[in-house]
Amino acid sequence: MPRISKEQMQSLLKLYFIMGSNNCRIEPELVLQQAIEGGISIFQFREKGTDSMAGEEKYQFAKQLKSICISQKIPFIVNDDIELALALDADGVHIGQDDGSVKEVRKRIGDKILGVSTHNLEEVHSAIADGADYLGIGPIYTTTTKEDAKKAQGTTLIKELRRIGIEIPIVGIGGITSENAAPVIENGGNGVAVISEISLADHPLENTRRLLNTINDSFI
Ligand code: TZP
Ligand code: MG
Repeated sequence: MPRISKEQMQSLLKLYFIMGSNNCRIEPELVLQQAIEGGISIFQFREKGTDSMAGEEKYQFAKQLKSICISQKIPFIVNDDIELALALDADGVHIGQDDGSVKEVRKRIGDKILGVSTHNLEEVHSAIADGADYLGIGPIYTTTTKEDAKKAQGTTLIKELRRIGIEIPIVGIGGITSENAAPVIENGGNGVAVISEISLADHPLENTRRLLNTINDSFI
């Protein structure tokens, strides 16, 4: 398989759901199923932080979530853990600035999808040169989900990247809800990535549908 095209990547980023076991109040499998039914376009397995799983338990959990995604044709991305992504033959990986060389990861995963978190122009240029398929930019708004999150930056960087003609697919992340998602799209993002807006919702299906409606309306 060749590298994913820009157009395909852009459409996959529309509603990007990220989750690990400690982001959920109910069975993660149920949350994921509802999120898929509600219209997410891609899923990231992100098992980290307090009380997170490791080793065989993490592997089996990831495998379970991957099979839910596969059965419904939702691409399955693994956060940070390249070994796990390769062992599960995931569709891709997402890495941050502290997760090793982007170039090395690109070499290891071949043509799988590669997402990189970036926070400034320098990181953006390097990630693109080193083989990223898309960029995660944030936190857009204040988030309590990521323990070591940087300060919220709004949509300034996304807007600036588009202004100077950078075309790589971009997803905004951090504190995004259906109430505040619109500016991310209006300023040049191809989609939004959320954890708690779906994972902690009383009704994950409803929240997913509401988010998707906001995003669709913002593209027009
Ligand atoms: N990276 C930047 S902010 C964030 C990550 C993983 C957390 C997003 O979670 P939430 O609950 O959507 O704010
Ligand atoms: Mg990371």
